[in-house]
Amino acid sequence: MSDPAKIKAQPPEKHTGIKLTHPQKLAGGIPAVISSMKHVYGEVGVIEGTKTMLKINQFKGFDCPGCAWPDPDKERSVVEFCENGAKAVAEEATTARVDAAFFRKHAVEELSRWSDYEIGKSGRVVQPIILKEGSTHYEPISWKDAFSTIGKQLNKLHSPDEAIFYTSGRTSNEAAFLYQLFVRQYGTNNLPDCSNMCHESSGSGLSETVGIGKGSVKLEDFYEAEVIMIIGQNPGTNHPRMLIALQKAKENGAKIITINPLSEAGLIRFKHPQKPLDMIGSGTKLTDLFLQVRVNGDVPLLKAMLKLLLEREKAAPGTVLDHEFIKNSTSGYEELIVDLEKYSLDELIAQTSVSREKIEEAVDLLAGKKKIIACWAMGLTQHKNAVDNIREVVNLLLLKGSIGKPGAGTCPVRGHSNVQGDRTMGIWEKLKPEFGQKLKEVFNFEPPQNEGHDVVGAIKAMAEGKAKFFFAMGGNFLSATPDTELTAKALEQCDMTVHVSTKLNRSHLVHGKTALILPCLGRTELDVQESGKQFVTVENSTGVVHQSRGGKTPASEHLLSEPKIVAELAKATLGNKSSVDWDHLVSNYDNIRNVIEQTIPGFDNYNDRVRKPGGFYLPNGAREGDFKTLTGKANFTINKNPEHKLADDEYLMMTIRSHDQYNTTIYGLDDRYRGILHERRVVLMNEKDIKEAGLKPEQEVDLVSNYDDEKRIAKNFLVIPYDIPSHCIGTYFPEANVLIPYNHYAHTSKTPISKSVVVKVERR
Ligand SMILES: Nc1nc2c(c(=O)[nH]1)N[C@H]1C(S)=C(S)[C@@H](COP(=O)(O)OP(=O)(O)OC[C@H]3O[C@@H](n4cnc5c(=O)[nH]c(N)nc54)[C@H](O)[C@@H]3O)O[C@H]1N2
Ligand SMILES: Nc1nc2c(c(=O)[nH]1)N[C@H]1C(S)=C(S)[C@@H](COP(=O)(O)OP(=O)(O)OC[C@H]3O[C@@H](n4cnc5c(=O)[nH]c(N)nc54)[C@H](O)[C@@H]3O)O[C@H]1N2
Ligand SMILES: [Mo]
Repeated sequence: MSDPAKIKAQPPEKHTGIKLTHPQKLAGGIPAVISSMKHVYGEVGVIEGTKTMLKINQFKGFDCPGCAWPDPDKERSVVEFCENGAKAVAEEATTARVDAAFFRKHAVEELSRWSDYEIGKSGRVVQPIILKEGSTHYEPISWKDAFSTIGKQLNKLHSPDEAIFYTSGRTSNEAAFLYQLFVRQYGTNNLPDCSNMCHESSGSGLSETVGIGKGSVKLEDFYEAEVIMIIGQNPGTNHPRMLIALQKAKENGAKIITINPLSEAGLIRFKHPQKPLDMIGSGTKLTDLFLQVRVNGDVPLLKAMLKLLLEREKAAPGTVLDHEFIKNSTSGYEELIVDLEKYSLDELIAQTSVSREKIEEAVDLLAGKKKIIACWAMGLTQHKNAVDNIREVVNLLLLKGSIGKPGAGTCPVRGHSNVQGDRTMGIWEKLKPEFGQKLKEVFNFEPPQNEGHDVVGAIKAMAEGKAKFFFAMGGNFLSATPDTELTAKALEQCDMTVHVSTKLNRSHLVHGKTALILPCLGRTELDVQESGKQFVTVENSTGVVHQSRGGKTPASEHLLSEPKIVAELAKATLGNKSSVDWDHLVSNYDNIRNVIEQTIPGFDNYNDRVRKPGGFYLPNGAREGDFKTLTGKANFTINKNPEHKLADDEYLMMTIRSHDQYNTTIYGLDDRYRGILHERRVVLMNEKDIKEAGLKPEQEVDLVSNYDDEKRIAKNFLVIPYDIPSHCIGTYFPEANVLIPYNHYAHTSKTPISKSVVVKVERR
């Protein structure tokens, strides 16, 4: 039997041989092309690789699994992908295979000692496998036995609330809808998802203030905007196609303000890797003004900007604020003004690490403009006051009347390619009453009403033995969540853990008493059901629902699609207790779309409209200036400053992505743009801080956090001098997740504090 004490929940501590170059000031260009080709040709081969790449984001192709950035509504170039997309596709379309022989050869315990990079590179899982209770190796199991084993286990639980059903964000609308329907028919709302760790804070902040938890802008708005603010986001690495939109915005005269503790390469200068003229020139300068804010210094910075905007308005009434909009469309303006008066500008500025001159420059750019877009990502959403961050951004947009009109609005840039669609389909631990009522009407059953577990709640429930069964539709729960060692114990206490996955990851190795892996088709692959070839649908960051059609021969004949897996699981678990004809639904995905249309608003004529090139937009009140909030107006909010009392030897740590990873999938070891190559166990630190702490560049250190008198240690990191504000440090996710206490999270959204963990840097 595997000894849980020997299974490694964290990647190995050893170093891989660091090489440092200089941080770069340009994204894209020839290095991006070379890197894309290296990954695709290396994993897939030249001919298949090229064929697959040409189908990315085409009207009749598949939706790129890389990110949720929108595609142009009208014309598309032959190549609508980027380095990130190329790597994501190479990862899925790889020719490497994890088969029965692989599992005979490698015990689970041995695999857990591999690095995340090695585990991922082992290839696609090709048949269902089981780790039987007490066994050391996974072994093949038939699909039929797999479903009945899981169904029996689910039916043995004392209550459906003892089961957890996690979702990552690649799951299609069709699979997600069926999945939540099954879970609710089974009897629980325990539907945590990756969104809980991602843009949940955006959803919480936006719903309250502008009445919809999604962004309001369309891609076209970027081409009309006068100012674009990019806050806490690294698009050069994580949303490279966004740089193309920014380039076009700049050509049309937009100014870009970037707010970030790091000067990220992609935001300085960009060369479009698919434009020959760009390739020979020096690229487009993107950022006009860079505000190097301290980690979690955004609320004071935004407040300082609001105060300065009000000062300018006082000096020249009617030129800065949009009074008509404020009067007709908002609520809470007077309270905001009174609150802002309580703060001293100097004190606010002192909390940002940005100079007054720079802040004035930002206000110069904003004061006379009416069309402002604010983009943001994880730099705002993963703090204790993350929801306040979002609400403060909304305050700024509302003062300027910059929402509900062309060229202006909110743009939380989503991560996973269908994370927004999964929520629209009802993947949420909170069941909205209207949605519950619809489920009841359409499917004739009584959905559970109580709030289910989100990610943090799920970890707690498993750790306390209150949940005993864990099921994941994609993702890598162990490595993506905070508090790695505690989460590992929580999973190991389960009677059964089940993963629907394309590739192997650490969550398969840190397992419950019995564990199963159910291998599924990926985005790129052909999906054939009883009625013939199928396509699925997804929703991007701007609320466009469109098709995704895989064409590649599947990695193995034994793979099932995610909708098929849910249908079979539902039949095996619910039997004739279910009021749903699962076979009918899954035989033709049009049938699933028909019931989605009946259940969820905005999907009228779903099957027709989604067959039009480019798909259709879902309704979005904020986009039209119709704010469906409790007050019926857009709400200004009052937000406190965050408080961090750091001792001299304490730092605020943000955990970020390198240029060579997709969340927990490690594509390679090079963070090319930041000039940190061949090593992931690094801590980016201010040069002066390094000296003051008596440390040296590349010195080996341990990172230690201490919350509620519990010490957590991440061992053996290398100190890297980097241009980062004093007392802020940066590490990579997931290596540093072990330091993040699972029970410290954002108010309202419960998103873990992955971007502001207090740590000490200790010499080894
Ligand atoms: N290649 C690639 N693409 C991806 C992903 C991937 O891992 N790899 N992940 C996908 C997913 S799921 C998501 S959610 C997105 C993530 O996309 P991002 O949010 O861009 O990802 P992070 O690396 O977490 O970067 C956050 C940025 O915020 C900055 N930051 C950190 N703390 C603060 C702060 O307190 N204030 C401010 N203003 N800035 C701060 C960091 O310096 C960094 O530039 O990308 C998606 N796309
Ligand atoms: N410290 C720290 N932690 C973080 C973050 C951070 O910034 N810092 N970011 C958070 C964020 S924004 C997110 S979104 C989460 C991500 O959390 P997850 O979504 O759980 O993690 P991923 O690494 O994206 O999941 C990768 C796995 O998904 C599986 N997979 C890939 N494609 C498919 C598919 O088509 N179908 C199925 N069924 N499986 C597939 C593969 O097995 C792969 O190993 O992590 C969060 N965790
Ligand atoms: Mo995310």
